[in-house]
Formats: sequence, structure tokens, C-alpha cells
Amino acid sequence: MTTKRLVDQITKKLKTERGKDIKSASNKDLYYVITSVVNDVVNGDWMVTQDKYKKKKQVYYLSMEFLVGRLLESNLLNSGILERANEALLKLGFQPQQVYEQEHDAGLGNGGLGRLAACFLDSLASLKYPGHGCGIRYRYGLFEQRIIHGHQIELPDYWLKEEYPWETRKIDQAVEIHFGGNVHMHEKNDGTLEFKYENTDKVMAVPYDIPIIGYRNNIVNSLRLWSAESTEIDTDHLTSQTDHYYHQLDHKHSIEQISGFLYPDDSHFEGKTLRIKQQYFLVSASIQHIIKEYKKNNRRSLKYLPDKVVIQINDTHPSLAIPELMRILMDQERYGWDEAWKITTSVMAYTNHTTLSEALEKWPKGMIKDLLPRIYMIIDEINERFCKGIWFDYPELRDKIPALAIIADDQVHMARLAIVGSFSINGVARIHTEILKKKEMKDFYYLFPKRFNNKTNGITHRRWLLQVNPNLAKLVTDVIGPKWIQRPNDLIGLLRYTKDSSFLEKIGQVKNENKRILADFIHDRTGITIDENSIYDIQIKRLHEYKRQLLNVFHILHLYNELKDNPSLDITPRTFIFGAKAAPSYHLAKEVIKLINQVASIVNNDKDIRGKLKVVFLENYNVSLAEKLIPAADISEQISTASKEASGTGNMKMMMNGALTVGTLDGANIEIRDFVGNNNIFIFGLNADQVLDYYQNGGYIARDIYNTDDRVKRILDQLNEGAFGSQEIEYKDIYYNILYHNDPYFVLKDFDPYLEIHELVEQAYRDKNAWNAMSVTNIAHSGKFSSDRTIQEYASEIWKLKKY
Ligand code: 26W
Repeated sequence: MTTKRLVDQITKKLKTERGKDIKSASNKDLYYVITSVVNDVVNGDWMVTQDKYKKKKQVYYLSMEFLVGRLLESNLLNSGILERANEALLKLGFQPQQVYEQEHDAGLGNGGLGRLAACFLDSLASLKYPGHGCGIRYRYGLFEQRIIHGHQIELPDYWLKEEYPWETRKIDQAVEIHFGGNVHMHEKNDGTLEFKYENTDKVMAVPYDIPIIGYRNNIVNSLRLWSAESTEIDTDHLTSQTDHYYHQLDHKHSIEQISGFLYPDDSHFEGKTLRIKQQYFLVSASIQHIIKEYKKNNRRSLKYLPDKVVIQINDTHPSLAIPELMRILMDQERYGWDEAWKITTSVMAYTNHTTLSEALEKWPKGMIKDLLPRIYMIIDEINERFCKGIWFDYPELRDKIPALAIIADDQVHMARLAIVGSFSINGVARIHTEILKKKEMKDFYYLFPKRFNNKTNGITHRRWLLQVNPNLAKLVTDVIGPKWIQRPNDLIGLLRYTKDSSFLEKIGQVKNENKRILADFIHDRTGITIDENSIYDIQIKRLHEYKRQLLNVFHILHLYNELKDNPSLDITPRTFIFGAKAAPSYHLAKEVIKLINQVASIVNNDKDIRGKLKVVFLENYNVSLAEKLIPAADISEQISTASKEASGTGNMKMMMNGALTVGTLDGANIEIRDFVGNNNIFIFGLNADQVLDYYQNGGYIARDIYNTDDRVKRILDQLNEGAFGSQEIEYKDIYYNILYHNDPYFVLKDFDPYLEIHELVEQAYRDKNAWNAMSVTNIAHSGKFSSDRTIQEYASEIWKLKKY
């Protein structure tokens, strides 16, 4: 499509679809009109793709979260019309970015796990794999964060307030989901058992499909999001009484709640009934859909389902897919247990994303029994057979049965269910998978060694480099040509330019330009002026104790104290930028947010500091904000307590944009280090073995560090006493957590090595040429962290999928 044609189409659609001419049109009008242009381009390909997939093996990625963010710009990019759309908009007198920003982020995820699912969809389509996402169409996404007097306030994120132009409601494909009721067992004449469900609550799952556009390949996959609606009003029982009418409205309301909102906590498991309803709702709707599709496209029996279908379970949240498929195979399709089990365990594959024990899902068994009686029976049977199997076949593990049983201590352990019911179990970075095999899931690894495998996470380089950093992408293409876009590993060709000072200078210029743009944005948003020549030191991720934003704050406070003691100290100016949401009920995390904001207001306004330090907390961190920050990062803070961060993916995004990592040997940082080498990354602190050893054998006493390191004592006392001249700055909970709960995340232990590594950062930054060479080295190796590589591995090693 030429620019001129686009201009014509836009003007025409403005008239026919918005009733506007170009003079009266707003940015919002342009947003809707361009979306409609994309949909026109894409819809034909969508039909053709789905039709061509019919006979192929398909993967269904089941996930409670898909954090897709905005879609217009990436859809334009992938359909190959971004440049011309930009030109057309400019011609018509509009700023493209202002138009794209009209789209409300689809914030249907908490963080890493949800964004990973979105990157995977992009790679699946771009690599022409027949794959679909299945999720929930929450009416409210992750809360919108406001900072008021330094405190986090949560506002509902009603992202569907205005029409969402990417979705299509498919009412004809709605399915029914049953909750509660009772199960009756009958023996049939042939001696087989039949299960009948009575008095269940019925809920309708209505699918909304979103196109997932491959990169310039005419492939369009689907993301199917289910919405809960009540079934037809029950006219049999209608009376004239108004209370009955109210009762029905109440009932309708409670059903719609199932897809009402996304749970905003990704750190502490909470056994809420509504949450398990959401999980079963997703799972039952998706499995019903998958079986219908299979039957429509294949003439063979469900015995051959594993030849055509593979289901990836994104963490344990959708692991009821296992008993649900068993239920359908046995109760509806009349398979016996053994055959049903064989089919199920050849279809299901499970990815683990966390080893934090407080995040593991364990449902009270009474809850599952009441809400999903038949599913409970099936889990119970899976458990019985599994435990019996251990008893007879692995006598050496008999003692461990209580620790392996799916149902134990009146709880259903979802990770154990997922392991037992899947043919593949994968972690998301090398060290994480090793910890699963050697520690968290040791006995399961002993039982099922072949099932365990690693798939190191990745990110889509299309969104996270091509789209968000067009100047860097162009510079890269200027020197190594455009092939890296299809084959991100080719970025390695940049290594040849690490000594080319004119190229390095250009790299520096691109970064500086991105930093200037971010400085303007920060000034607009917060009123804070930042020094464009300062080091932009960025930590953006959910707020968790283990991610140790607190360690970063201690470093800032230390620099502040030093500058207060000696205002003429010569340090390279630094800008510390944070973005982080805390789970609404996570008290300590919210204290840290308050602390960052308080430190910001003190440091930024202290004349003694002479602008050498600035601290910025940007509210409402989300995908769109990440897109603005990442291209401007000099330093990427990846400082989790070693062993705690399963992988991390922000580390990959920032590296791909030329930032240097300050990090612990945790998650994918280790693999980044292996590729770029120790000279191109700043590694510090305890490693995972040391941390795990302390947890197991003790030997760490935080108070000793407080007593011997004056810098630490000073900072902690400042927190305890409210030493910054304001009553409000009292952080006793943080203080007590460190000194009385013995600093569970080793902030004090890693404090000194962290300061040391930051001194190296500062020295390194003084040599711009050397810095830019390190930056290029990071970009050059970042291709290995493209989610195309990850998806390629899932497809060939787990899914056994063929490209279309
Ligand atoms: C309490 C409910 C709950 C528990 C855990 C909700 C969500 C979770 C997720 C598993 C947390 C999560 O997002 N984990 C992150 O997954 C990323 C993608 O694999 C990794 O890169 C991160 O290291 C990991 O923290």
C-alpha cells in the first residue's frame, strides 16, 4: 500500500466510519481509522491462515495473563506498513506517536509471565507456527498506579471503556461451563460407569479473538480471550416477585465477576474462590474449544489428539486443564482411565516460572470439592494412582510420599499435579531449571528425568528493538544490513565494529538522543529536570523484596550521605529511575515505594547535591512506559538475591538496547554474562550456591554488618529515626526486617560489593569510546535472547511442531 493510498483510505474512512473530515478529526479518530485500515489488510490473511492450519499440529498456549500492551504500532510494523503510515499521518498533519498513544494498554498481566506470553505470540506468528493464545478477557486489567504523597494508590483499570478495535466477539462459538452441583455415578449395562452432573451453576464463556500478526509473512494467528456471561434467563422459574428479579440480577453479576478483574498479586498465593473459578473457566472453555476444533478438522478418534494438539500450561494457573481433559475424555467421550491418561499426558506440557514457596498454588481440598466435584474426584484418582505407583515401584521414596502427593495436608498442590500430568516440565533459564532439578523438584526429577528441560526466556526483538528504538535499528542495519530482522542471531555481526570509533560515536549519539527524549518526557510528567549527561541507571520491574529495589535505594542514600559530607566531591552525575507496582496487599513493598519517593524528594531538592544525583519514580509502570525507558538506559539494574529470579526478561530488553547490566549471578543474567564476557557486564554479590547454603546452614548475621560498616549503620539509623528532618520518614518496618528478621534477602551482605561495582561503572563511563564498545558488544549478543530462539526451541524440542 502506497502512502498516497493510505492517505486516501484514511480520509475516506474518517468520513464513513467517524463522520469527520481531516480538519475536525482528533488523534483518537485517526487511531480508530488506522486500526480499521490494519484490520482490513489483516482479515483476509487471518481467514486464510486459520484455514491452512486445519490439518496441522497446533499449540495452544494457556495462560491466565497476556500482557500485550498497545498493538497499533506493532501491528503496523508486522504488517509492513509502519513507515508509510507514519508518512501518511505526517502528511495529514498528525504526529504518529500521539496517534498511537491513544490506545489504552491491554494490561492483562502482572509482569514477567504475562509479558513473556505476549512475546511468544509475536514469535509464533512471525515464525509461521500454528499456535494460539487462550486467556481471559478481564474487564479490569492490572490496576492503575498513582503516587499520592509518596504512597501507592490503586485505581481500577477499565481498559474497555472505549471500544477495543482489535477484538471480535464470536458468540456462535460460546461454550458452557459448569460449577458446583453434585455428581451421580451409575453403572451402565455394559458394566462401565457413567457420571452425571446435577444442579450445576452454568456460565457461558464467550470468546473474543484478537489477531496476532506475523512479521511481514501474511500469517495471522489468534489470541482467544474468554468472557464470562450468564446463560439465558431461566424463564421456567420466573415469577412476578421483584426479589426474584433482583436475585437474577445478582446472579448475573456474580457470573460476570469471573472475568471481572485480574488478580494483582504475583508474589503471594491466596486461596480465593473467585480465582479458582477464573482458572477453571479458562481451562474448561479452552479445552472444549480445542476438542471441537480437533473434531472438525480431523476424522480420526481422539486417541490421536497428541498428533495434532499440544497444550502449554503457563505456570500452574491453568493446570486444571489436566483433570478437565480427563473428564471430557472419560465422561463425554467414554474412554477408560488408562487410555484417557495416556492421551492427556501426551498433550500437556508445563512451564514453571517461580520457585518462591509463598507463590506456589495450594488449594484447600474442600474448596475444589465444592466448586468442582467431578474434577476433584479425578484429581483424587490421579493422586491415588501416583502414590500407589511410588509405593510399589520406588520403595526408596516411600518416606517421601507426603511431600510428593498431589493431595496432602487437605490441600491440592498444583505444581505436583502439573508435573505428574505433563510430558514436559521446563524452567525458564539454565540456573532456574537446575535449581528445579536439584532442589525444588528433586524427587520428581528422580521419578521423571526425561520430562525436565530448560527453555531460556526471550523477548521479541521486533517490538523491543525495531519498534521502540528505530534510530538504533537503523544504525544497525546501516552496518550489517537488514537480515538481522529475520535472523536476530546475525546481530553478532556488530562485533566487527567494536573498534570502529566512528560507529561507536554514532551509537553514543543514538543513546544521547534517546536520553534527551526521555528527559523531556520525565520533565513533562514529573517536573523534574534531569541532566542528560548523567548516567541513566534504571530499575523497572514489579516491586518485590527479592528483586531488591532496597539495595538500589541504599546505594543512593550512600551517595547522598557522601555528597552531604563533601559537596564538592567529583562524581559522575547520576539519574536513578524506578518504575514498579506493588501488590496492593504487600505492605513492605509499599513501604519501599514510599521510601523511593521520599528519597527522591529529598535528594532532588537538596542544594548541596548540586544536581549530581536525581531520583525519579515514574508512576504506573507498564508496557508503554517500558518502551519509553528502555532505549534510554545506560545501566540496567538486575540485582535480585541470587537463586530467586527465575529468569528475568527486562535484563534482555535493556541489553538489546545497549544498556550495560549491573547484576547478580541470577536467572538469565548468567547466560548474558556467558555471552558478553565478564568485561562487558558488572557482576557482583553472592551467587546462588552461597545464598542457598546460608538458607540451609545459617551463618549469616545481618547485625554484624550493621555493627561494623559505618555506611550501613548510618543508612539504617536514618531509616529508623527519620533523620531527614521530617517526621514522616520513618521506615521502622524496613529497619526491623533487616535487623530483627536477619535481612532475608541479603541486602546488607551484598551492599559493599554493590557499591564497589558501581564505582567501576562510574570509572568505565568516563571513557565514552570504551563504554560504547561494551554497549555494542551487548547489542551484538542480544540476538540469542530473541523469543524467536526460545519459540524455535519449544517448537522443536517440546511441541514437535512444523512451521507452516
Ligand atoms: C500468586 C499468584 C502468582 C504466582 C506467580 C501469579 C503469578 C506468578 C508468576 C509465576 C510470577 C512471574 O511472573 N514470574 C516471572 O516469570 C518470568 C517469565 O518466565 C521470569 O522472567 C521471572 O523471573 C519470573 O519472576
